[in-house]
Amino acid sequence: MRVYYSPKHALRDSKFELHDGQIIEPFERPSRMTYILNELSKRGYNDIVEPSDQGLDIVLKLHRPDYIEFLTNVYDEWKMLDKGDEAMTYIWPAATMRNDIIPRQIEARLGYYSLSSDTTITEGTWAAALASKDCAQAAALDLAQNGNDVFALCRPPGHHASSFQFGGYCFINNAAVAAQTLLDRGAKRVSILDVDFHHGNGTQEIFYNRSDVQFLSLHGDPLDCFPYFLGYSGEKGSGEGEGYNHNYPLAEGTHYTKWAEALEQACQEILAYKADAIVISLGVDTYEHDPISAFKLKSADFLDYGRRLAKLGIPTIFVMEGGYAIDDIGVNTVNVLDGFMQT
Ligand code: OKP
Ligand code: ZN
Repeated sequence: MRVYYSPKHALRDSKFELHDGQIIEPFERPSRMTYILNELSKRGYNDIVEPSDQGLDIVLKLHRPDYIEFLTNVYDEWKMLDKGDEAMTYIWPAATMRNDIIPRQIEARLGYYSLSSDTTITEGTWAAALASKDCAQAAALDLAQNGNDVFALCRPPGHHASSFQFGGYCFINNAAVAAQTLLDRGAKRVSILDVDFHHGNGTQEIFYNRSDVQFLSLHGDPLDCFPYFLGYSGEKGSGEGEGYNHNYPLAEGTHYTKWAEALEQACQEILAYKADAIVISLGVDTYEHDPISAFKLKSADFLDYGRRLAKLGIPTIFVMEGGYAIDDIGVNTVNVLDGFMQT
């Protein structure tokens, strides 16, 4: 299986994250990629390609132009104002205030264009986010042209990024970029299956009223788990998109047997939809030792569900999302790919 990867991910290197009322080293750190690359090489995945610049055409079909312009310029604006090294905010358009105003002040705009305080913007963040998106887009082009299953080793991740908000370590929705690329290259229907521990709120929002992309997500129950304000089972899609959104919220502490039952239901929906291609939002933070998540999957379980996904018999792109148990992130990620390839 070919891997798309860019060393430019390392330009995203934030020094802090707000977590449990403290300032800590971010969970989403560059060394995550080192562990995955080591394991890929150990198991003979040597076809690793750096994508070229894929431009912004596809991105602008998914994200609002003012959001992309904001992300392009925000760090330079921030630096001109002599603030700290990393841009972050303290205020959001709360439900009791107006959300139809885009103020001039920079923290206010950071609040307008974001959904959480866990994601600062550093000097190289936008360059890294663009390179990450290029991995997903080049992988999708490869699949469209050659029919090969591919792995887009994206960092930063993307599934929390909505049409106009960043957060949850995400800026551009890489899985959405992959799906849109496939559609633009002739696919009629694409399923995005999100197996990251966290609900893919951004992906859901982007495609909520469309029927050409089916979105399915298995995740920690948002009553208890980030991103809290989306990902409930009653969210089915709207308008044209009604019936094309499927959420499978699962209790904290869920073991593989229960998780695999939900996966099976999602697989049946994908088959019924007759998807031409599948994008897997591959987060391995469902792992039992993940520091910020609460499912109980063991390393061998990743192999098992890789095999299940292969049985669908549909061309597949894996897009890297989360996974923060860094010592084991390589083994768990490559287990999914190995299980998939064995079948
Ligand atoms: C990104 B992905 C605050 C932590 C908030 C949220 C987790 C983002 C996960 N204590 N961070 O889905 O793996
Ligand atoms: Zn996650």
